[in-house]
Amino acid sequence: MAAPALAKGKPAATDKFLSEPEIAKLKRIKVDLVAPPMVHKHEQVVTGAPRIVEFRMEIVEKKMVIDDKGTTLQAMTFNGSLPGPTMVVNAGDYVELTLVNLASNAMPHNVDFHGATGALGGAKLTNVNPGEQVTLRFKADRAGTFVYHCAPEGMVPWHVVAGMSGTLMVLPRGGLKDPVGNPLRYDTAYTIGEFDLYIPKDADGKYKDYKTLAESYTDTMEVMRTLLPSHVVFNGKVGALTGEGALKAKVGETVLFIHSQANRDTRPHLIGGHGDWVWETGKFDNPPERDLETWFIRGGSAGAALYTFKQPGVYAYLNHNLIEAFEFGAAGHVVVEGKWNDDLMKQVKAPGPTTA
Ligand SMILES: [Cu+2]
Repeated sequence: MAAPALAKGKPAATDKFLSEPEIAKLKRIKVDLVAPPMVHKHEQVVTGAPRIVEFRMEIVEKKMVIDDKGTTLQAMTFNGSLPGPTMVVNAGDYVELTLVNLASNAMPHNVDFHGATGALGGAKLTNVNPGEQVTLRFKADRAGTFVYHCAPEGMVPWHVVAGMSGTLMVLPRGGLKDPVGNPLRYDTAYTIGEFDLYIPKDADGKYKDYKTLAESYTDTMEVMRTLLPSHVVFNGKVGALTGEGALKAKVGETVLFIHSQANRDTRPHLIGGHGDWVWETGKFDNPPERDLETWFIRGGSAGAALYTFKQPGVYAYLNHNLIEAFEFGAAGHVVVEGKWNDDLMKQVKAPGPTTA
């Protein structure tokens, strides 16, 4: 049978609504978040009733070094990282997030989940000043990778480009499927957040360093209005996913690459590999595309790509506007162990002097 699990023509949001007493009876699970590029342990297929999945995130404002020249960003973060941690639930589950704004912070914050319905994604119900916390529950009734981000009234773009975004992944209860309904599974999930940064320069053309977050505001807004980022980085820093930070895989291993960009378009590409199955708009009830060389993440969204490695070596995973990748910073590495396959590729003759 074709496509049993996809595109039934009924938006998930029309599922029946539970009453508060019914919700109170649901099983609760508590998930400890982990720092990107890792994703917390989770089940790809679940059975049974929806659950309430509890998460806790702390907002941390801090100065971060964003390149190898020591350039700094007055950053705003969820849990101290760019991106914020990826949260995973299964469609139909409820997300229950406690958001903590540390007393040491200077700014009010909140959170807008693109995976949620109502109240500006939850932003209106989660405004917290330094020293406050709030708990929001919403039903994750649509499957996919969804951006979440801070969105305080009057300061939305600044908080987003200063680092406050991450991904919520809502897996279909039956797991991922190809366009004809065959199961697709991954061995490892990595989460990559791409950030366009707008660091001001002084009269001598040097990047400015600010003592406080508030001091960076006016100059940063001026650079933002040019629409020209000074840096475009994966996971908070030029080279964050290279060397010690490189992603790892083995030949035969299937990796899910989650890619979020909360503000600006990007076009991921795996050099020497492909996207075997890609949801570039990131919503799993749509059929994925296969064999992609480069895919496209709209600013304000997260997408997902599956790839099974077939050759060992060091791969580059990057934004294939190559200036953004190699000059601005939007590139990382995947180090893959295993046996070389001569059938897929062979150097028939090594480089040598030209012959007639
Ligand atoms: Cu904020």
